[in-house]
Amino acid sequence: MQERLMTLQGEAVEKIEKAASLKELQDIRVEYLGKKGPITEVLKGMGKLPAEERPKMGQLANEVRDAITQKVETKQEKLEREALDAKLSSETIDVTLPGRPVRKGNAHPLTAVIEEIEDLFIGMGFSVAEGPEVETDYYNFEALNLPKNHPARDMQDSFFITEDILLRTQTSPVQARTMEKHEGRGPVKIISPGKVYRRDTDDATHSHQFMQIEGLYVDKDVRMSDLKGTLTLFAQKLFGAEREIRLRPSFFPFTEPSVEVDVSCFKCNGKGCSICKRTGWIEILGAGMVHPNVLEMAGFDSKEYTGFAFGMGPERIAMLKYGIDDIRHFYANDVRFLEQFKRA
Ligand code: 2U9
Repeated sequence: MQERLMTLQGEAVEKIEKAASLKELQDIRVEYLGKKGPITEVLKGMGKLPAEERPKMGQLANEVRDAITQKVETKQEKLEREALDAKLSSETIDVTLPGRPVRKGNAHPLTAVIEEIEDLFIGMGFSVAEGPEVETDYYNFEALNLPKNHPARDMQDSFFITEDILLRTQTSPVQARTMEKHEGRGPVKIISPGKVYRRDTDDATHSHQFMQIEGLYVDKDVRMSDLKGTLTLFAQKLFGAEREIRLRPSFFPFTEPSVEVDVSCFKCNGKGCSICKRTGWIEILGAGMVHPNVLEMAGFDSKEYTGFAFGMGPERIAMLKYGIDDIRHFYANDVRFLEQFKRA
């Protein structure tokens, strides 16, 4: 029996060594170690041996079985490693092959205009500030010198959520909040881009939801001439180096004095054309010196501090710059429209 076991082990080891595939190896394992295999058979036949030989034979049979198992496992690892190596070398990537073209998207024209305006003001030392779109009556109106029942509130029909909470009608509350955080110490030099909401009937030039960019610069000795210089640079960077601006008196509750700002027509250079309605000027902004009441409410001493503020609608700027005839194009997400604004 001992001899038979040794022969079996020798045979099995030889076959395992020759096995060229995992399948072959699996077959050898079943052949020798399976339930119907010779080792099991030997173990079953132990009953016929004299009692004193059984433990020795049992031990030997187990040793042979363990040796074959060990051999199979080692070979299996080797075959698997070889298979992986073969796969890796057959699948090498040719990095010199041309890549598959990826369709490139582009920024939404409004985003592009807003980012251009942001970059321009960042270049002049402004920071970008943001705030909530759902606002309190206090920050949206009262802190901006628009007390309850003030007639100027009628200029902005609003979406109220409760008596005291509404969708902001302007981004000005962001400036009011930022000023408060400065606790009466300047400078505050920010622009606040964002979405605003007004109760309005949508048409080619009106939308109930649109974007605004407002700017605020509060410090000691800020003057109207600083406002004019800043806005001249803005107009020239956006519409061309030859542009001039013109200030016309106006009214806003949060600024005094207040002005409307026109830029000389970029189409006809001020001669008069259909874009500027034959006037040579195009209105692009509202602005003014921050009202002392607004400074005081936000914690600034209006005898020590002054400031200028301005506000614009990026949709209007983009419509003028790109000759877009309907504000609704910005919100319809028609790719035929959006794809026309790929930046170089
Ligand atoms: C604070 C103080 C003053 C912001 C200003 C305007 C003038 C203005 C409109 C232009 C077109 C809004 O987008 S639009 O409808 N805005 O004319 N906005 S001054 O003045 C401020 C803001 C905040 C604390």
